Amino acid sequence: MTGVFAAVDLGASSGRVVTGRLGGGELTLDVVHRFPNEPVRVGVTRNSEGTLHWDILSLYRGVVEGLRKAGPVRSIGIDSWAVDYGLIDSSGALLGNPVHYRDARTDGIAGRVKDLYEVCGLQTLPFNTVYQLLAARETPQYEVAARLLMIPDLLAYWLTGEIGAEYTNASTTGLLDVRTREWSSSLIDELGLRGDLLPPVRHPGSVIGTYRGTPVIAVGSHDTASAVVAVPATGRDFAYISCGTWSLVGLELDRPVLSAASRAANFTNEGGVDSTIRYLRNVMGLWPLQECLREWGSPDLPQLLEAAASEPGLAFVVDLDDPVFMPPGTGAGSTSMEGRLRKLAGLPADAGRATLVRCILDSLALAQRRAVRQARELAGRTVSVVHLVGGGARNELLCQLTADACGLPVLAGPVEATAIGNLLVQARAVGVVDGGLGALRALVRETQRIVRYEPGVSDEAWAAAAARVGR
Ligand code: LFR
Repeated sequence: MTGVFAAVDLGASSGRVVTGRLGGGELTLDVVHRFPNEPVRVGVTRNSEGTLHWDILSLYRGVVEGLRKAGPVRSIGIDSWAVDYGLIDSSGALLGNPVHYRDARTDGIAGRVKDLYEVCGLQTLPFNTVYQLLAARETPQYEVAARLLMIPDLLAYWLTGEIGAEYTNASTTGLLDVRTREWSSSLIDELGLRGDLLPPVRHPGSVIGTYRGTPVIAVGSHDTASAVVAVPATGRDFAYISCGTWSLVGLELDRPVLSAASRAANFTNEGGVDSTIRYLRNVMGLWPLQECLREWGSPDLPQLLEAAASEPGLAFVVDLDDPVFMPPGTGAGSTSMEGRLRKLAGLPADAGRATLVRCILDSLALAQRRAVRQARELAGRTVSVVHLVGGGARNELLCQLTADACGLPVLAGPVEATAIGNLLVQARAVGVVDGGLGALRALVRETQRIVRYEPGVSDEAWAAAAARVGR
C-alpha cells in the first residue's frame, strides 16, 4: 500500500511544499513549490533599528499555493524553525506580525532571568520564546492576547481552525518541563508570564483537524525534530548534524542530561519524536556564508566552493559561536557579515572571497568538531559515525572538513531530511508505514542518496586550530 503525503517545510530563508510517495519500501519526493521567506524590518522611525518581523501572510500564501499544486494527498504536515510565535485574540485574529528571533528585542534579557535549565533543560539562547515573552510582556498585544501559537501551530490553525501546541516545538520555548513534557506552571507563574496563553500540548502523529477534507497531522513541527527522524542511522553510536542556516549538532538520547557540566557547555535537551531527547548545541551553521552571499549579490556558489577548496586549510579561523555573528548583515561598513568575519579572523585586506569562504567552512567544521566531542563526553556515549543531513550535505568541502575535524566518517544525506521526517511521521500515523524510528530510518537508508567521507589521518592541525580560537 502506498500513499502520497504533503510536507510543508518552512526554513529561515525559504519555504517549500514537498510531496512524498511512501509505502511498500518506496520513498520518493517531489518539491512542488518553493517560495521565499523574506523578513521585513519595520518601525525604523520609532527606534533606529526598528523590529524584524516574519512576513507570515506571505508564508501562508506560499503554503496554500503549494498545497494546491500538491493536488490530492492523504494528509498534510507542517514544520518550521522553532521559538517564534504569533498571538491571537479571542476572535482568532492575529495580533501583529510574529517577530523574528534574530530581532534585538531580547538583547540582555536572558542574563537577567534566573537559570531555567533544571526545569526545561534548554541551552540559553537569547531568542528562546521565554525571553521573547519577557520582552513582549508590557505590550498591549500581550495583554489582550487569548492564545500563543508557535509558527507551525499558527499555520495549522489557519488551515484547520484547531489550536494546540505541538510537543517538539513547545520544547524549545523554555516553558515546558523536560521531565513531564507538559507546560511548567510553576515556572510560568514564577516568571510572571500568562499560562492561559499556552494551548494544550499535542504529540507528533495526532490528527489536528482537516483542511478541505484532508487531515492535517501533527509531525515533529520543529524542523530539527523532523530532520532527526530522517537521520539514516543504524544503532545508537552516532552523532548527527542537521546543517542548514544553523548546524544542530548532537545525539539522540532516551533521557535528558541536566548536569552542571552540560549546563555550562550550553547543551540543550529538546523534545524529539517518539519521546526521544535531542541532546544538542546550536552551532552558527551556514548562516554567515548565506549572509555573505546575500551581501555579494548571490555569486555562483559551486565556483566559489571550488576556489575555497584550493585555498590553504585552517589559515584563518574564527569562533563561529561568537554572538557577534547572530544578527543579519546590513550589507554596509563594518557591521556587514563580511566585515565582522574579516575583522575577527584578522584577514589581510587583499584576501579575496575564496579565502573568506574557506575561513567560514574551516571554522564551521571546527565548531562542529567541538560540539560532537562535548556531546559525547557529557552524555557518556560512544560515537563511531557522524550523520550530516540537510542542505549542508550538498557541500562536499564542508562534509570532508567535518570528517577531518571530527576524526570520524561522515555520512552525508539526505538533503531533504526535514521534509522526509515530516512525511514519515504522517505516513506512520495513517498506517502506510509502520515501526519505530529504526524502521523509518531503514527506509531512508534504502531509498536516499548518502555519501560517505572518510577522515584525514592527522588531528594535530585541528587541535591547534581549536586552541587558536580558544575552544
Ligand atoms: C533550525 C532551527 C533551530 C532553532 C533555530 C531557531 O532551523 O529550528 O533548531 O534553534 O532554527 O528557531
